[in-house]
Amino acid sequence: DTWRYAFEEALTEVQGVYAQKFKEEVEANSDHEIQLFPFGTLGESADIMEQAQAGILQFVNQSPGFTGALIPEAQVFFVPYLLPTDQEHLARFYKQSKAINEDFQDLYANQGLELLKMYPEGEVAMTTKEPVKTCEDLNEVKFRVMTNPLLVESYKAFGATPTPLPWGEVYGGLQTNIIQGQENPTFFLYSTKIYEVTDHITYTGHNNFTTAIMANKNFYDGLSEEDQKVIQDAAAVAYDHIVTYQKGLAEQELAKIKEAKPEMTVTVLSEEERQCFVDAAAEVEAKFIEMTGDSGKAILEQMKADLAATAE
Ligand code: 6CS
Repeated sequence: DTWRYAFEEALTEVQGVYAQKFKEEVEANSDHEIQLFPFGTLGESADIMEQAQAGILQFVNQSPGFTGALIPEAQVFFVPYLLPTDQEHLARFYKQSKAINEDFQDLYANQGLELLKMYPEGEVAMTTKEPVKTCEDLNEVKFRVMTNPLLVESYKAFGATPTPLPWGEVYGGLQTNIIQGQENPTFFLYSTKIYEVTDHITYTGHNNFTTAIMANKNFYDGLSEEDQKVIQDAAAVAYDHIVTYQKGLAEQELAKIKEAKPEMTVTVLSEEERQCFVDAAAEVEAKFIEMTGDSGKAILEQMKADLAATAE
């Protein structure tokens, strides 16, 4: 059989590197083939999710930034400062977390999706047209966010005017000044040339970009145990691969941005400067509970416990 697998990035970006490793493993260990569909070949993130739910695609990589519209609890990844920025801690967390490997599995299953892995893509940085030193600098800034209600709340609490948009509209939106800021991991700022249409990079430490790879559940449930094992093993090998691949990646890609555009400013906010973002987190967390009730509260608590358990 040929299995179709779509993702939200280019082949050479993090999701693409994960997908290529997954494909290589599945093809080496079974007689199935995997056809990869990078960003832009089948539409936006929301489109590939629809296709995966309809069974037109067997695999889809979608970030909670978009899945939050479908599975409200997945918005938990946008509570500021919940996730650490330390990559080794994160690598242990996604691998061992009960919230991810059990609780979220059930929530995705309710939407016809077999969650295979969640994995990190790096600390997110804001890129803007004007410098950002504190929340006040975001006043009146139309800041693009993924289409996720809690992320909208987050940027409201940060003092900006959040503007949810699919990825395909971001470069043009910045170019035409419809928006004046956006956030993404460093590698993505370089690979998508976002530095061409913004002038300042700011690290507030408020989040790490989380993404998820899943299968259509009917398809997955219909497979032999042997094929299911091939898929689980491939997802695990690709996970370790993507963690190793990302070591030093942000620093490397930041150097490339500076080379391409020497006048780009790069600011890491001090503890004092980031205080207003930290303060906003409590408000966003309360919003999350308001939106998701007991089920969201339980998953948030489980995540906090899992983060503490994997801290060292
Ligand atoms: O901001 C976004 O929409 C995109 N960011 C990343 C890092 N991956 C895919 C996603 O569509």
